[in-house]
Amino acid sequence: MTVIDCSEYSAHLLGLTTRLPQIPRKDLYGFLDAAGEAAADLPEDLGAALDDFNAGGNHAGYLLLRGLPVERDDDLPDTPTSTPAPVDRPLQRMEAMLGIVGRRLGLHTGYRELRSGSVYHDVYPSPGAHHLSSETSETLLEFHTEMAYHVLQPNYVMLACSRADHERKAATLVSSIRRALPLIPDEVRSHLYERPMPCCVDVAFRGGVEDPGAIADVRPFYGDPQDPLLGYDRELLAPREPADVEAVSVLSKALDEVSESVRLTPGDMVIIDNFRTTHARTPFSPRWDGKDRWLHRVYIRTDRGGQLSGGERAGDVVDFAPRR
Ligand SMILES: O=C(O)CCC(=O)C(=O)O
Ligand SMILES: [Fe+2]
Repeated sequence: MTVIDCSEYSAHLLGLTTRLPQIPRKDLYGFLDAAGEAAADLPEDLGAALDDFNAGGNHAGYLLLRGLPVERDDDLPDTPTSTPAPVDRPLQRMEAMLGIVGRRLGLHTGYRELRSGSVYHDVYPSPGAHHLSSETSETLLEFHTEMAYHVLQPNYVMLACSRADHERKAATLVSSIRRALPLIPDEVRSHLYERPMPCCVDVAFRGGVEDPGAIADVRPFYGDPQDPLLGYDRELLAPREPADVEAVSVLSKALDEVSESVRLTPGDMVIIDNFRTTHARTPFSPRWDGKDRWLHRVYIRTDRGGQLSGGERAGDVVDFAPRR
């Protein structure tokens, strides 16, 4: 199952949100603890679907929850134009949903160097954004696995929508390695498997240096060779050997062929399996009128893939260490 209509759970979900502290950033640990308790009381079917996805993933590499409770547009504040959000910003419904659903899956994680280590990110267009930034709009945000170069790479990227773009044009693209694998010849698969390739890092992790180059190594395929995990970034992965370049280009084409498109609308949440997919976002046109596209983003770590070593809490902020 890939899409779950949650509209029938509205009253139940709204009931859960009333149990959460209403100023989440004042004590984020406390907020996420409360969200963890609420997560145990999710509607049974929804909870079971999330647990299934968490245990083994799915073919599409994402789960889309639709029809979650969200404010009427008039009741939302203007779309933000700066980050991080003020500490006293009241809880929004989609943030509450990310808290509860995220806690069902694992632990919310902040990344020290990224957006001041905040755990909840607003994703909104910004004029003159760097081309690798989620704040881009008129340009394609190219395929990337979130922080594929980071030792503590998040298992899930969760995006929840408070506002769509005016023309409802922006699409989040997800390409799943389970869909792409059959299109990749055996010899290319074995070439990509456990083959470290040079990889650059996002601007936040460059330590203020304009271009530190490829400071990480990323293996495009690893894990179970029959059902590999994926590390792929169209902009940052920088293979040098001709055979590596060729193999990555075969992978790249396969990922393009299987890409699925999700147009997020208010009340939607997409949970991206960040170890089995790569994602992108198509261009759209902001109007800078306070009503531009507005997503909320969190990163979740689970004990899959060695992302937790024990003793962590939801809301922890971790330091950068490049994969090698
Ligand atoms: O805006 C989107 O749909 C996705 C942006 C993105 O890749 C992200 O926020 O991680
Ligand atoms: Fe992303």
